[in-house]
Amino acid sequence: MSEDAWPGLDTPSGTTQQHAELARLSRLVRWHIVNTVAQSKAGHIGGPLSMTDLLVALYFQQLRIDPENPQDPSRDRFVLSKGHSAIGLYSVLALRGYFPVDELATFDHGDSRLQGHPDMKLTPGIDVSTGSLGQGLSAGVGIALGAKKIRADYRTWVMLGDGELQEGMVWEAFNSASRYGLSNLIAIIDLNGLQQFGWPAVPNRDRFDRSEPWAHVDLRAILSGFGWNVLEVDGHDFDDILTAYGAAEKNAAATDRPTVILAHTAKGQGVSFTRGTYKWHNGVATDEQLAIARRELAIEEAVL
Ligand SMILES: Cc1ncc(C[n+]2csc(CCOP(=O)(O)OP(=O)(O)O)c2C)c(N)n1
Repeated sequence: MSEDAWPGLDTPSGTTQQHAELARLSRLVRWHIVNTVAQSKAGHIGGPLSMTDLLVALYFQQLRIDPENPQDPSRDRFVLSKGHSAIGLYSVLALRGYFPVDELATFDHGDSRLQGHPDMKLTPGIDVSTGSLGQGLSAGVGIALGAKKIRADYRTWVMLGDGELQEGMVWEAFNSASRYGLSNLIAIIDLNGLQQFGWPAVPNRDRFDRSEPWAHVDLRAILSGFGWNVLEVDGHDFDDILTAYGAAEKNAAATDRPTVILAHTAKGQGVSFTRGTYKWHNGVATDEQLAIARRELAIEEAVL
């Protein structure tokens, strides 16, 4: 763990304990996702759960941010391009101190700051409004280009879905980022192998079936061909994730290539009945299912 870790992480040095603390935070975030969506009776489950470990590692370990001062001009920026996964980001922001955890209970209510998709004008900690798939990386390119122009040294991180890669605008952004030498831009692709009603047009490790027409799509080669530095990780392994984040930051300082992290994840990760099925892309858990989720995530009454 780096020296400038989040001060709230009360763990002595030594990766095992640090990772245990990140894992605890991830379980908490996953509980808030499933529980909040159940209480609000609206929202997504599978995508937020698949990106949870990636976001927890980012917000509790990597980003240079100050929840007390969300608009600090020198802060690192984050864009949730797969904006339908907002409840996952809100849960992380709440635990990180941007707003009270109790506020999650207002999720998706008409007068709430926490709308179904992120709104930069409403919610502290949201840098770009998103929800229409395909646009977030372009926003990231603009922000990163702006940073370069004014010689600011913050980084811009963008989280994309693998289904989202079917949007053409994503590829214009991949192309232009390397054209402008945006090494300060880091994209993470949440390769969970599922989208809303089935499979995306790129394979992931879990879902590599040679009979599928897109089985030979080599994302690593394509993105590398677009001029990006490409890293590949297990998106549920904190060691892997943090190593890649560190390498991406080093790359940002030493080269003129943007970095993309291909993160192999499972949709619905962490809860048995949501894992690995597009049917829980969105959905509302019953009381019985909530009890199962609570048990599997080892959530005790005291933390609620
Ligand atoms: C332009 C656009 N088309 C369709 C949708 C509806 N939609 C919301 S989520 C989703 C699937 C996204 O899949 P993926 O990017 O893989 O996300 P994840 O698996 O992480 O949920 C779709 C089609 C949208 N939000 N924007």
